[in-house]
Amino acid sequence: MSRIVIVSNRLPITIKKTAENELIYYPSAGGLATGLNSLDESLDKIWIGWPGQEITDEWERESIRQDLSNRGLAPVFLTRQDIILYYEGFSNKTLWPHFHYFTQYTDYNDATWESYQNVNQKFADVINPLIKPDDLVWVHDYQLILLPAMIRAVHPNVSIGFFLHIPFPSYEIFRILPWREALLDGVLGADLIGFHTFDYMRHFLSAAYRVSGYEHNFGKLNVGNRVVNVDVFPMGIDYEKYAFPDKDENSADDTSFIEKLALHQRILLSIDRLDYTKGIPQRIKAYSQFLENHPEYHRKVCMVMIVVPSRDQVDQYQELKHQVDELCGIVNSTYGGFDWTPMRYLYRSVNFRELTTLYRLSEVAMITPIRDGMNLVAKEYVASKEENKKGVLVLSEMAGAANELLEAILINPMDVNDMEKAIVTALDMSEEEQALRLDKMQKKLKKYDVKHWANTFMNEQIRLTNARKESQTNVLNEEEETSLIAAYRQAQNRLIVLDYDGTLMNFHVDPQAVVPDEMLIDILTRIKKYGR
Ligand code: GDG
Repeated sequence: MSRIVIVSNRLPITIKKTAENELIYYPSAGGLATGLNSLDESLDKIWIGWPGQEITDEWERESIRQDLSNRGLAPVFLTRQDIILYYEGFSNKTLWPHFHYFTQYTDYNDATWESYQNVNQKFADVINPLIKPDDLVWVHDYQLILLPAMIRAVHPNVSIGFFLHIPFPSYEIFRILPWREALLDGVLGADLIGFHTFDYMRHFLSAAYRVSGYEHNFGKLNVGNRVVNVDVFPMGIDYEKYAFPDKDENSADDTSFIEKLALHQRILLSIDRLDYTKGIPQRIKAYSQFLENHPEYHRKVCMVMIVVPSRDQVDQYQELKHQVDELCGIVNSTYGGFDWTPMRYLYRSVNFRELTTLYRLSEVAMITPIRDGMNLVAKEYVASKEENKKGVLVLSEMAGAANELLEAILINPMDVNDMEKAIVTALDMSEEEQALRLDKMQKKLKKYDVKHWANTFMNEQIRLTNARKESQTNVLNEEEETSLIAAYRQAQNRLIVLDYDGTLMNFHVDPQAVVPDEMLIDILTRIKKYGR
C-alpha cells in the first residue's frame, strides 16, 4: 500500500510559545492542505516541514515530535541562523527575485547558498529514515529544490515528485545564477517535475538542455539510468469554499462596514502580500491617472487596497512599503475631499469573512502582478461571484492564472495607460457581459479545482512508478547466472539474440557509422568461446 509523503518548507500548522512557555498549535489550512485532504482516503499521508518556531530544547523537540506525529506531521527543526540564511537569505533574496525576473535584487551570496544546501540536507536527514519503498514523495517549492536528489541518493528507487509554485524563468535569466547546475541536479533527482504553466515548463526544459545537456523528448529526460518527466499542472482553488463562504466559516465577524461602503461606492479591490512582484505602485498610478482623466467617476468609486505585511525585514520590502504609503497618500490628498476617500488602504491581513465579503461586493478586482507563478486570489474572486454573477476581473498577463482566465480583461502591468483603460472598460461593462464572462471562468475553476490538481499530480506519479516497474531491467542473481551458464555450456545448438543500436553500442545520429569497437568484439569473441 502506497503512502504519500508531502514535504514543504512550512507545515500546515504553526507552533507558538506563550509567555508561560506553553506550546500552542495553530492549524493553517491553505490551498495545498485542502487539495491533499481530498486525495484518495485509502492512502496514508505524512507531511514534513518546519513548524514555524525555533525550538532548541531536546525535551521540547521530542514532545513536539510526539504531538505532531498524532496528526500525521513530522517537524524539521531549524535554527534562527537557518531561517536568516536559508529562508530569508537564499530562498527569498536570491531565488525569489531571480525566478520572478527581478535580477537587480538577486543576492549572490556564498554563505546563504551554503546554508540552503545544509538545510535541504537537514530535511533529507529527517525524511530519509522515514521513507518506505512504496512511498510516493511529493516535494514542494523553491525552498527545497535540492531535496529530490538528496532523497534519491539514499532511496534510488523511491517515487519522487516536485512541484514549483513560482515561475521558472527563461534560460537567459536562469543561466546567470552561479549555482545553476547544482540546482538542476537537485531537482532532477525527482521522477516527475510539475509547473503551473506551459511556459515555465518550456523554460525549465531549455535550461536542462543548455546548462546540463539533457535533451528531452515530449517532456521526458534521460538522466543517468532514470527517466524524468516534466509536465504542467495548473493549481486550482477550493471552489466551494469561496463560492459559498458562509457555509463553513465563523459568521460572527462583522463585515457591515464593507457592506455599507459598497452601498454608496463602486469598489475596486486590490489585495496582495507586500511584494515588488505584485505591481502595487503601478496599479496605484493607473488608478490615479484614471481619476485624473475621468472626473465623472469621482465620489462614485473607491479602491480598497489590502496590503498584507510580508518580509518586512528586507530592505526592498521596506522601500516598497514607503512608496505605497506615499502613493496612496498622494491619491487621497489630490482627489479626496471631506465627503470622499478615493483609496481605503490597509496594511494588514483581513479575516476570511472580510476577504470573501470584499470579493463578493467588489465590482472590479485589479490583480496586476508584474510576475506571479499562478495567483490564487484571481481565481477566488471569480469563484466568489457564483451567486451574484456581478464583477469584472482585471488580470495581469504575467500571472500564471492568465493562461486559464481568458475572459478576464488581460493587461500589461507595466502599461499604466492599458490599466487605466481596463478600469473604464470594467466599470462600463454591461451586467450581461459580466455574467457571461464569469460563467465561462467559473465552469473552468469548478472543474479544475485544487482537488483535481492534487489528484492529477499524484495519479501521474503513480502511473510513472508502475510504468517504471514494468520496464525495469531485471538483473540476474547469482543462482540464475550459474544455471544460465550451465545450460549454455551443455547446449548443442546455440542461438544468441542481441540488440545492437543503444544496447551493444550507443545511439548515433548516423546508425550506419556505428562500427563495433574493440571491447565489443572482445566480448562477443569470449561469449563464442565460453561454451567450448
Ligand atoms: C505561491 C505563488 C501561487 C491573501 N491575503 C489574505 C488572504 N490571502 C490568501 C488568498 C490566497 C493566498 O492567501 C495567496 O495565494 P497566492 O496564489 O496569491 O500566493 P502564495 O500562496 O503566497 O504563493 C503563487 C501559489 O503559490 C500557489 O501555487 O499562486 O503565484 O507565489 O488563498 O486568499 N487570506 C486571508 N486574509 C488576507 O488578508 N484570510
